[in-house]
Amino acid sequence: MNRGFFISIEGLDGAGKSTQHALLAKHLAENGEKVLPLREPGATDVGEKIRAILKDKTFQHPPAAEVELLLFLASRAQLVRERIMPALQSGYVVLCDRFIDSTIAYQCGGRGISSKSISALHRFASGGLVPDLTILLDLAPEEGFRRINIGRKTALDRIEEQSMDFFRRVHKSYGRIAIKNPQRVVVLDGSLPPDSIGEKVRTTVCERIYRFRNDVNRSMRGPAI
Ligand code: Z5A
Repeated sequence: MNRGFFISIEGLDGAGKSTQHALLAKHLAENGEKVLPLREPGATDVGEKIRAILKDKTFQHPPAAEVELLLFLASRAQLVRERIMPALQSGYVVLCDRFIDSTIAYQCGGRGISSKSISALHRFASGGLVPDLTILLDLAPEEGFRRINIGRKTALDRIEEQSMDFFRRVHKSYGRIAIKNPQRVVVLDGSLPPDSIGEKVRTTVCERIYRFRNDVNRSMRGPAI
């Protein structure tokens, strides 16, 4: 079986996810991998429409926290079925800018919805899909905000408009996720220059893919006689 590899990139706004996502996709493609770069919410027709609703701040009554959660998960349910699962079954390295950990960090850490409810709903929405590897770019919320405000031409969207306290809670929640999932989540210092983060990301990803494929091959060969 040609099983692909699923990577998510996580972190606060401005942590450098999009930058590293693009660098890594380019590197993997140049090294002969079939790569599928995606983002959440979005990356399908349905998901991009949901993304616009989530970011819209013109509602007289903004979506309740529960509605916001269900919208993120609706976008994910479509993305998993339409793009991620078919790509993994065809041997792609799927590279997703945000996935389940964003939901735990923002909707549980930030909004206060129970992690038990989120996990149960994520299982329903995604069939329980969890990345093989997560790169968490760690950056202080104040620095993330400073970065995204440099040269900003558009207004803050509905989620970006949350208080600094909200983003501090999200940041703490990411820290707890890393502690609970030491095998899957690799934390990198997001305050380093992009090139040096890029090098660490590449080393981590290549080593993990190599190990993963070795394990798959070994399990296909069966036990040594
Ligand atoms: N969300 C949620 O609540 N629940 C969920 O389940 C999911 C998402 C899936 C999506 O926003 C929003 O949805 C997000 C979480 C929520 N909330 N907010 N607010 P998005 O997709 O529009 O935006 P984002 O994911 O937060 O991306 P971003 O703001 O663009 O940040 P980034 O991708 O991490 O950073 P970047 O674009 O690579 O870099 C930002 C700037 O910093 C840029 O000028 C870079 O040139 C610069 N940069 C990048 N790296 C560096 C380094 N290393 N040093 C210095 N400067 C750098």
